[in-house]
Amino acid sequence: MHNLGHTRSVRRASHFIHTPDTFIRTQIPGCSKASVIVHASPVLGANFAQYSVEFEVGGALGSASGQRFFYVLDGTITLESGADTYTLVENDYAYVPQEAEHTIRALQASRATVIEQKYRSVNGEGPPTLLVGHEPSVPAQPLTGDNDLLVRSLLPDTITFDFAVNTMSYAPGAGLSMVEVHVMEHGLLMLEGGGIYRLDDQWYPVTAGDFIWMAPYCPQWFGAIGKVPAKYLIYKDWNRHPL
Ligand code: UGY
Ligand code: MN
Repeated sequence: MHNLGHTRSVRRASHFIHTPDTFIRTQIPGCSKASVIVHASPVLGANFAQYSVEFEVGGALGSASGQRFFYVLDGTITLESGADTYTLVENDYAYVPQEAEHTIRALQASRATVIEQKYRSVNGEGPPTLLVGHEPSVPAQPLTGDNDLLVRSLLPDTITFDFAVNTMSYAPGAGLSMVEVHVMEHGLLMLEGGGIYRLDDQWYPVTAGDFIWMAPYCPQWFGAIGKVPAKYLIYKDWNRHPL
């Protein structure tokens, strides 16, 4: 049954909602036994790339274009770098510095989301070193006063990092306390639940599996709707002078 030309995907100058019904699988160089869905890239207007990868058993990613953040959505994936091998499962993540030789290979059918961005050094410092983590083990901080909205910062907030990746977990009915307007741009993947996203002057229903790009200064607000918590993974450029 076709969908009569309807979709929740929408592209505006200041934002883009990419819903799974519109995903087109493609390949990027070095990728084998894996399909890639590119959500954000410079041709969209973004200063970073974000794509999701669907691996077959033994599937692999090629080298990164810049620094790479890698988050496992499901399955089992190995990351090899130098003498070290890490086995990553659901909600594990890795940061790989620019130009670090590494191999990412799936041990079973797996899915991951990947963020890549050219590294901008400050005073000749950096790049940061490779790190791996497990999202549920990262301490959660309330965004404002109460525990209805919890933030986990997956990367250290130090000047060597030029971007941040956080998860934000909303209790049912919780929402951002204000409409945010800021210089940072966002790449956002809904991990669980859903709600209403205000982007610019529009309100959109969003749910797990959706991707959202927000341009710098895009007015933004989210409220969780439904009986289950809502949670998203969110990228922002960070810690750098605007010029
Ligand atoms: O970190 C952020 O800017 C975050 N609070 N934005 C958002 O959730 N849309
Ligand atoms: Mn924001």
